[in-house]
Amino acid sequence: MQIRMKSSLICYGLLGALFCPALMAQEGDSWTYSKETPEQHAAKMEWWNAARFGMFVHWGVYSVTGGEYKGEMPTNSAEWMMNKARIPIADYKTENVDKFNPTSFDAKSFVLLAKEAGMKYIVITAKHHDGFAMFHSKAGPYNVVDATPFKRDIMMELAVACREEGIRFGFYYSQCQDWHHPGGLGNNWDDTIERVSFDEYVREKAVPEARQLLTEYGPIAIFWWDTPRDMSQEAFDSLHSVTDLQPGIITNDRLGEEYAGDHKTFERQIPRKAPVGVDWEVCMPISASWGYKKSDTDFKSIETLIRNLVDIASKGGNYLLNVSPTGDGTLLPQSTERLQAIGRWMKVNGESIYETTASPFGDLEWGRCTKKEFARGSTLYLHVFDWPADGKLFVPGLKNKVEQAYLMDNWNAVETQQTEDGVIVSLPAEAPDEIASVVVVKVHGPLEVAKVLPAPGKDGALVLLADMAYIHNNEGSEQASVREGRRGGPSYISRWSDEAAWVEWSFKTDQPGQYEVFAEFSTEENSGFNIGLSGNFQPVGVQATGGRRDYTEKMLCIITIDKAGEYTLQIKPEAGQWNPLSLRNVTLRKK
Ligand code: FHN
Repeated sequence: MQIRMKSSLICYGLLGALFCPALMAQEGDSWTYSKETPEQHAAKMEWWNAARFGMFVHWGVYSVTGGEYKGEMPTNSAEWMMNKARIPIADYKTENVDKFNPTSFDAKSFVLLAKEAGMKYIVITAKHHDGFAMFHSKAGPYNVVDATPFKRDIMMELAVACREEGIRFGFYYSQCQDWHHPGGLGNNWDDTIERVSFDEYVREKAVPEARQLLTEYGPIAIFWWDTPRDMSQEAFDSLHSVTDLQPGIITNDRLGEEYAGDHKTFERQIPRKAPVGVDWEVCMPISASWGYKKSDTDFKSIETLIRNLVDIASKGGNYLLNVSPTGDGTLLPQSTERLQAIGRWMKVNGESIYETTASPFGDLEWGRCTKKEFARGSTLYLHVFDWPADGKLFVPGLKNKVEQAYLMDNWNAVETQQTEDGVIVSLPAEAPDEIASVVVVKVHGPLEVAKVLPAPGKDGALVLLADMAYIHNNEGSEQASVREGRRGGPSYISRWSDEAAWVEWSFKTDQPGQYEVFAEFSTEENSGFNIGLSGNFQPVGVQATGGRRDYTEKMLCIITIDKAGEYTLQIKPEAGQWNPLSLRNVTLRKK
């Protein structure tokens, strides 16, 4: 791994400020800014990791028509209407900009609603891809104060309200796509534009606006870049260095293609497993569209929203839930009632979300777990989605002595029983909360959790997923590693081209007998390998499935398990017969 250290001295005319951004380290092809020590980074992220829950707001002049143009509803999210309907700048001005007058907007009540929902920070679109500034931009008159009948600086009103209410405040800024400025990217339909260079757009608009947002709106906690595109090093440096204006500001990973930022961003999907060694956030619209779209009725249920929050927190991530103010500056009732319902749940159970860290357990059949660790012991928050009919909740692998256990809802104590395989919690017949009931379990000493091996279910089936596998010999290999599925699809062992790499799953069973072994995979060519239990291999060959994304499930072989116990199932390429596989899972089905 080659590291080139490069420091660049950048001087800005307007402020005459001399920024000496940090050293920029290039590791391989990826540029990251090593501006902080790991300790400094952790200290900066402390409030953010404690917050766990924030509000995303997509609001712009597209809300005037709810995404509609000339009686049509363009595809995609409403904030993309100008692009999808190829709306000329002049039309967008007359149909949307000139009519933007959200007189019902009240920043204080908006921020209070976020607080009521239990949200600890707000990130709002200061400028989206349409190039329209929802603040009094000094880079040009294409902004809410100079170009609309509303004439108020929405970002300023929200910044003040957030400060008064103790809510951290941040901006979303579309640094590359700008369908209004002649140098912005993305507008390939309006031929009235006399093009200038992208760097000119960055110099004339993006950097001055970002700097204005970071110097005139008080303490800004987050700068949320979006849709990175290739750009010159000068453009990248000048944009990145502006964030130095707000010490401690948190930025996401979307400034540049290879820019790590302070946290990884997942969009619309929750990863099955948390990314390792990075802070991360899932951003998701409360309905289908980010911006207000009058045809969008696809609101997520309250159950889905609360369980998403719990699921993400149980993996150590943050949930940035998006709302879409309408043309009059208010939220639809569907959004308000969902935020208030989440708030009611958080009022009772917020302790099990805020300041927690990821679950120490593997998959839990009945729900999720978050935790807090202290010098003397730990507090486990068991979020029970599926309340056990028999009143027995099994916590697999927990070895610690339980000191106290009670229901979060009413503090009623519950009994626990230590077993060799974990702890059984005895619960009342009725779940306190039908969406997610929290059982608090306080244990003594450092957490001790035995690794729980997957085992066949009552139906005798055992699904071994890609992200449950251990991959041998894949150090340094781009291939044969577990990848997140596209758009939230199942994870898979990616294009396993390296025939020296091989895979194993450990599992246990108390059901001896014969099992059919199935695999869900894709391969562009026929491929041969060996499969077996703990070294007892048999050769297998599979046919090409038509392409890397053409998955199929095939039975590979039959294995015999003589007695209950722990086993490893191994798949090893056969030299000379192996061709790259993408492998989603292996399933053992008892005959
Ligand atoms: O194109 C944008 C989209 O409009 C929206 O802002 C989302 C939010 O994360 N970001 C981009 C799509 O990834």
